[in-house]
Amino acid sequence: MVTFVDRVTLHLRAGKGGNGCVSVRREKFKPLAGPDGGNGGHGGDVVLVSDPQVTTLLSYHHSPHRSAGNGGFGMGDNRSGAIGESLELTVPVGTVVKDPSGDVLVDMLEPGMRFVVAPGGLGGLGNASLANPKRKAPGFALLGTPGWEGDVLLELKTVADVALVGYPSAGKSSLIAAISAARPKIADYPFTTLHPNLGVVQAGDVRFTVADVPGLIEGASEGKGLGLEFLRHVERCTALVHVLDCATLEPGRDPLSDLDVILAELAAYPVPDGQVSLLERPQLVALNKVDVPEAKDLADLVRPELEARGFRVFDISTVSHEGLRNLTFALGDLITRHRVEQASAPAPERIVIRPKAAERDFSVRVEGGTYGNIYRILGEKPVRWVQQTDFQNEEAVGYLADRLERLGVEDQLFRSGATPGATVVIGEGDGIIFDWEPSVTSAAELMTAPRGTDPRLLQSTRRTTSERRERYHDSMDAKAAARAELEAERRAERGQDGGDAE
Ligand SMILES: Nc1nc2c(ncn2[C@@H]2O[C@H](COP(=O)(O)OP(=O)(O)OP(=O)(O)O)[C@@H](O)[C@H]2O)c(=O)[nH]1
Ligand SMILES: [Mg+2]
Repeated sequence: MVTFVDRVTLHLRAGKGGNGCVSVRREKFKPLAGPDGGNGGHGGDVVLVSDPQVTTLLSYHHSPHRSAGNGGFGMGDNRSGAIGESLELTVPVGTVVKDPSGDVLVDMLEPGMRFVVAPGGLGGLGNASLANPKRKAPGFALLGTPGWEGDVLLELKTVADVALVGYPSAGKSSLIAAISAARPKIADYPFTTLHPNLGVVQAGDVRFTVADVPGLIEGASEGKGLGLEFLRHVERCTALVHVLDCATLEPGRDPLSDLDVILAELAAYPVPDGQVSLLERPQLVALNKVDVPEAKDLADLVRPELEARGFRVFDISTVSHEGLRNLTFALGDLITRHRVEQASAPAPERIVIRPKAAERDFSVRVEGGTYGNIYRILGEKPVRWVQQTDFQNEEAVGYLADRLERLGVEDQLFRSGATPGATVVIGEGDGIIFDWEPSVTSAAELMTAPRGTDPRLLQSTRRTTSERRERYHDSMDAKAAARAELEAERRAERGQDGGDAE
C-alpha cells in the first residue's frame, strides 16, 4: 500500500461563470420599465495552499480530479448569481507546482502561501449592466466563460535544514529517532525506509529540522536500489550528515569506501539551476554504532584519515546515545551560522505572482486551407468575447461584432489580405467560423479607386454649406410664393365680397 506520495498529476477544473440574465422589469402601469437582468456569478478558483500540517500528497494520488463550484445564473429584478465556491487544496510546504511540460509555475516553500492554480470563469453581464444611454433595452446578456481546466504536476521537495545520507542500514532512521520525536521504521534489512522522514531537533536554543532519506548504494545514480529519486528531498538542505556504519559485516565495506561511494553518487545528482550542488554544502561525518567494540576500534582507525580529508567527525551510537549531543550541537551551530548569513545576505528576489496583464493585442494568423486562406484571430479578448456570446441571439452577435470592430480586428484583417467572404476563425481549433463581411468604416482600404480618392465621397448624402444655403433660399422663395398666392386669393375673395357689399 502506498503511504507516501511525492509526485502527483492533478486534473483540475475551475468553476464556470454563470450566465447573465435578460429580463425586463414590469410595473403595474408600466409593463416595460427597463432592463433588470442580473449578472452571473464568477466561477470558483482552485487554490493551492501550503500547510505545514500536511506532509504528503497522498490524498491527491487517490483522487486527482478536483473541481471548484460553478457561478450561479443571474436573475431578474437585478439579482446577481451566486459566486462559485472556491476549492482550497492544502499541500505540504516545499511543493513545487509545474505545468505538464515541466516548467515551474510556483515553489510553495513558505507556510501559508496561496497560489490560484486554476482561475474560475467570469460571470456574464446581465442586460441591466449592458444598458447604456444608447442601448436602453438590451435584449441579450453575456454568457459565463468556462473556468481554467487542465493538468498540473505537484512535486514535493522536503524542506529541512539537515539531511542524513548513507548506505542502507547505516542507522539513519535510528539516528533521527534518537535525536527527535520522529518514529520512522527501523529494521536490520536494507531499504527499510521507503520515503523521507522529517524530525525536529532541539539543540540548546537552536531548533532545526532533519530529514532521513532512503539509503543509497553504488550505482544509485543509474537507478540501483531506490536510485537517486529521493535526493530531491535533500535539495533544499543546508548541511549533510554522512552516516557511516562501522559495524557492518558485509565484505568489501568499510567507512572510507562507503563514504567514497556515497560522495560519487551525490556528485551525480543534478540540482536545479541556481542551487549549490550537494557536495559543496557543509558535510559532517557520523561514525555510527560505536557501542559495538569492534566498531569503536574501526572508528578510531579511520578517524584520522577522515579528518585529514577535512571532515568533522563524530563517533555516535544511536543505542547508547553516545556522541549524539556533540553532533546535534555542532549541527545547531552550523545552522545558526547559516541562518545569520542568510539574513544578512541580500534577500533573494521574491517571486510575485501577478495576474497576467490583460492582453491588449490580438493577432491574425493566415493559414492555407482547401478553400482558400483561413484567417485565424488569436488573443485573449476575442476568444473570451466569443465564449460570452449567445449565438442564438442576433443582438448578442451584433454586440460581438461591435466589440471586435472596436478592437481593430477588421483593420487587421484587411492588412492581412482578407477579402469579403473570406473564412475567419476566432480562437484555436475549430473555434467560431464565419464568413467575413467588412463593415463600412474599415472598407476604405478595399476600394479600388486611385490613391487619394474615395468613391464613397461621391455618394455622400451630406449637404455642403452652399447647397444648404441654396436649399434654404429655395424653400424661402417657395414659402414667399405660397404666401403671395394666398394673399392674392384672399384679396380676390375680399374683392368679390366687397364688390357685393358695395
Ligand atoms: N548496535 C547498534 N545498532 C544500530 C545502531 N544504529 C542502528 N542500529 C541498527 O541498524 C539497523 C538499521 O538501522 P536503520 O536505522 O533502520 O538504518 P537505516 O540507515 O535507516 O536503513 P535504511 O532505511 O534501510 O536505509 C537496525 O537493526 C538498528 O537497530 C547503533 O548505534 N548501534
Ligand atoms: Mg531507514
